Amino acid sequence: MKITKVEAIPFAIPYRKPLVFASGEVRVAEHILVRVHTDDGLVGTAEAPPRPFTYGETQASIKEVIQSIFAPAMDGESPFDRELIHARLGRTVANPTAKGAVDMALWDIIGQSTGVSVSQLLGGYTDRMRVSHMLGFDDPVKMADEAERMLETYGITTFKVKVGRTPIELDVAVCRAIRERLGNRIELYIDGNRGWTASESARALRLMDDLDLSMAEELNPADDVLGRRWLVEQCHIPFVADESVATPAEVTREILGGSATMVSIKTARTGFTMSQRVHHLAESLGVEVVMGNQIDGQVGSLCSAAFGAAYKLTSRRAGELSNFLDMSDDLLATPLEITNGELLVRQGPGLGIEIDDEKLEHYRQDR
Ligand code: MUC
Ligand code: MG
Repeated sequence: MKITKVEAIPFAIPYRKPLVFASGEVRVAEHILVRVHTDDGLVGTAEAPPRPFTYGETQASIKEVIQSIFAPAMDGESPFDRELIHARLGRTVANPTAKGAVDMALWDIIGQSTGVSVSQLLGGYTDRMRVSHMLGFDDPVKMADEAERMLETYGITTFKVKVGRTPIELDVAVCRAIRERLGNRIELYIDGNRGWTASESARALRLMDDLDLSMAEELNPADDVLGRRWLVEQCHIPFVADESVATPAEVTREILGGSATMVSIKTARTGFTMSQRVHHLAESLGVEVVMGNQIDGQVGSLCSAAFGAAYKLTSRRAGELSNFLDMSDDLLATPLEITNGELLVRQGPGLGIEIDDEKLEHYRQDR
C-alpha cells in the first residue's frame, strides 16, 4: 500500500460561545482537515487546530507546510513506515499541529487496513473516557452557571478553569463561585496559560488553598526558569506542563529540571506516535498525565479520546474532550455524544471518522 495524495482542507466553523483565556481567544474554529489517500482506496482522516498564540502555526501555514513539504516527503511511501515518514517530517522544525494531524491520519489508515480500531492498536485499555470541561474567561456567576449547565446536561463533573488574569482576585472569585455552587460533586483545577508571574501564581494558590484544587497548569512562563522552579517547589498539587512540553524531549527537560510535576498530552500537537512516546516517558518517570484539549473540534476530540482510552495512565483522569460543545456545528456524520460525563471511543476499524460531505462543502474555504 502506498500513499498517493495528501489533502489539507481549510474550513471555518463559528463558535456559539467563544473560548477566551490568558494567551488568546477562539471565536471561529479555523482548522485544517487532513486526508491521506492510498493506492488501494483507503483514506486516513484527522484534524489540525492551529493555535498561533501557542505554537506559531496558522491555518495558512499548516496548509502550506503539508502541501509543499510533508506531502512530497510521504509520496509513494507505505503508511506503515511511520518512523521513516517521521524522520522526513522531522527535518522541518516545529509545526507540531501539522505533523500531529498527518500522523493520526496514517494511524487511521493502518487501523482500517488491519480491521482494528486505532485505540486498540495503541493499547486497548478501555472503551471510554471521563470528560473534563474547560471554562473560558467570564465573570464568576456566568462561569458557575456554565459549569452547572454542563453538570446537569452532560453529567460532567470535572472542570478546568482558565485563570491568569490580573488582578488575580477575579479568577480566585470564579473558582470560589464554582466550588460554592457545585460543592464536592466536582473536581476543579486551573490553567493560567502563562498569564501570571511566579509570585502572582504563588499568591493565587495561597488564596485558593481551601478550594481543593486538584492540579495547576502553566500558571507562569516556563522560560522564567528559576521562578517556575521556585513556584513548583511550594505547590502542593501537581503542576501540569502543557504548552511548555510540545515534544518528548521537552517533557524530559521540564520534569527533570523541576519545572513541572505532571504532563498534558495533546494528540493535536503530538499525534499518536509522539503522544505514545510522551506517555511511555511519563510512565517511566513516574509522573501523571492528563489528556488535554487544543480547542479541538469533534474529529480532534475523537482522536484524543481514542488515545486516552488506550492506556491506564491516560484514562485515569478525566480528559478535556468537550469543548466542541461550544461550536455551532461540526463535520462528523455521526456527532460525538457525552452522556453521564463520559465519551465512548468509536469501535471498528481505524478511527471511525466519517465526514458529512455536505457540511464539509459548506464550511470549507478553498472553493
Ligand atoms: C489549554 O489547555 O491551554 C488554549 C491554548 C491552547 O493551545 O490550548 C488551549 C487549552
Ligand atoms: Mg493548558
